[in-house]
Amino acid sequence: MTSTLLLLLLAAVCCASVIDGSNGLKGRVTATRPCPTECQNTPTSRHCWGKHNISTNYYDTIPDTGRTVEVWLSAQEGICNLDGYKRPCMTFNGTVPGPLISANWGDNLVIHVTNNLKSNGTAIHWHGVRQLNSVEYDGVPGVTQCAIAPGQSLTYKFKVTQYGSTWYHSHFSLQYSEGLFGPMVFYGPATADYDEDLGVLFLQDWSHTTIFKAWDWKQKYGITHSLSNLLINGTNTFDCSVYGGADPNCVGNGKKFQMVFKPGKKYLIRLTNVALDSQFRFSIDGHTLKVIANDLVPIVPYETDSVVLSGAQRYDIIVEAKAKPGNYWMRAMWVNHCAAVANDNPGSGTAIVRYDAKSTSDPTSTTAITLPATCADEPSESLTPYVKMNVSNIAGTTLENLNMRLTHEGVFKWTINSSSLLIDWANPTLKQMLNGGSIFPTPYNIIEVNVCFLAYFSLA
Ligand SMILES: [Cu+2]
Repeated sequence: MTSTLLLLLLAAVCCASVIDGSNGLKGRVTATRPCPTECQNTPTSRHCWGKHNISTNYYDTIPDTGRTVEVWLSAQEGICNLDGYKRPCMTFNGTVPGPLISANWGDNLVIHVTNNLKSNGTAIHWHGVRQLNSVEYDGVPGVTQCAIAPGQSLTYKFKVTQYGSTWYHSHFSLQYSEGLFGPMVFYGPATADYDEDLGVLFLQDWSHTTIFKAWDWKQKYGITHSLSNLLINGTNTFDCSVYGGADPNCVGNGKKFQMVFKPGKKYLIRLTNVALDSQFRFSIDGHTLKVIANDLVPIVPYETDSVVLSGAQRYDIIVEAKAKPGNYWMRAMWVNHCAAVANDNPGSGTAIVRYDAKSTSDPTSTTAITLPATCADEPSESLTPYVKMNVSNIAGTTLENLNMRLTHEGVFKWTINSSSLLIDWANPTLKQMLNGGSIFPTPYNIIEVNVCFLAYFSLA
C-alpha cells in the first residue's frame, strides 16, 4: 500500500520515472531520470506549447494554467480624430481600437465592463470565443443577458479554451461601428514558425457622420449615407479639400499606419476585418503571405499573394522580410461590389511597411493584385484545419427560409420564415429558458432540434 502510494506520488512529481519491477521488489522505484523539459514555444518551435502542442485537440483538451487575467473596460463617449476629421465616437477606455486583451490558452478571463455611455445600454461580445459552461457571458443583449444600463457594470467570466486571434465588440445596436471594439489575442502554438508577433491589424471603414445618424436618415428618409474613409489599425489620412476646406472638424492631421521590418525576420500579423460593410483583399507589395490560421482555427499553412477577409473574419499570416530593403504599400483593397453602402474613398486602405524606421517617404511600389471578381471567401480547398475533427454525426438538419421584407415604415428587415424578431432586451431568451419557458411568440421562430444538433448551434 505504502509503496504503491510512493510510486503514485513519484510518478506524479516526475513524469519520466523509470519503474523497474524485475528485481522482485514490485512497484519500487529503482531509478529515475530527469523530467524532459517541456516543449518550449520559440521562434523555431512554434508548434510547441508546454505539455500541449499544435496537434492537441483543443475541443477535448483544455489546459489549466491556474492563471486569471483581470481586465477593466469602460464604454464611453468622446471625440475621435482617427483620420484628421473630428467626430463624436464611442470608445473603450478612450481609444479606437480599444485596449488589447491578451491571455494564454487555458487562462481564465475576468473582464469588468462599466457602461459610462450617457444614454445607451451596452453588452460586449467576445467574437468567436467558445463559451463552454459560460453561455451567460456571450454578451448578446436580449439573448444571453440584459443590456448593461448606463452607470452599471457587469463582470464577464470565461475560460480561454482556444488560441489565436479575435476581437471584442459591443453587440448593442450599431455601437461597434462608432468605435466600440478592440483586439483579443490568446497565445498558443502555431502551424509555422515566426520570429516576432506584431499583433492584431484591424481593417476598418469609417464614417465622418455618426452611424446612428446615418441609420436614422435611412430609416426616416430612405437616404443611404456613404461612409467616408478606410482605416488600418484605426488610422489614415484624409484630404480635407473635398469638403471645400470649410469644415472646421476637418483638421487634416491624419497618419498612415506603419510597420517596420528587419531583413530576414518572419512576422506574425493577425488580420481582422471590423468593417461595417464589405470585404477586404489584403496584400503587401513585394511580399508573400503564409496563412496559418482562420477564425481561431489553426490551418495547414498555405502561401498566397493576398487574402480576402469577409466581415468579422480573422486570418493569421506570417510575412518574411525578404524583399529588397525599401518602403512598400500594405493594401486593404475594399471590395466595393460586395458592399451595400458606398465608401467615398474606396481606394484609401493603405499603410506602409518600411525596412528603415527613419524613412519618411511614401512607397512607390505597385501591385498586380486586383479586386476579386466575386464576393467569395478564401477558397475552401486552402482552408484545411490542422487538427482533424469528425463532424459527420450531426443528427439532423432543418431548412429555414431567410429573406428580407420592406415594412410599412419603409425599413428593410431580415426575416426567417417571413417574420422578423425584435428582441425583448428586458427579458433575455436564456432567462426565459432557465425559467422553464416553452411558449415563445411567433417572431422568435423557434425551431425544435435535438440535443446533438444543439451542441453545434452557436449564438451570434
Ligand atoms: Cu462579433
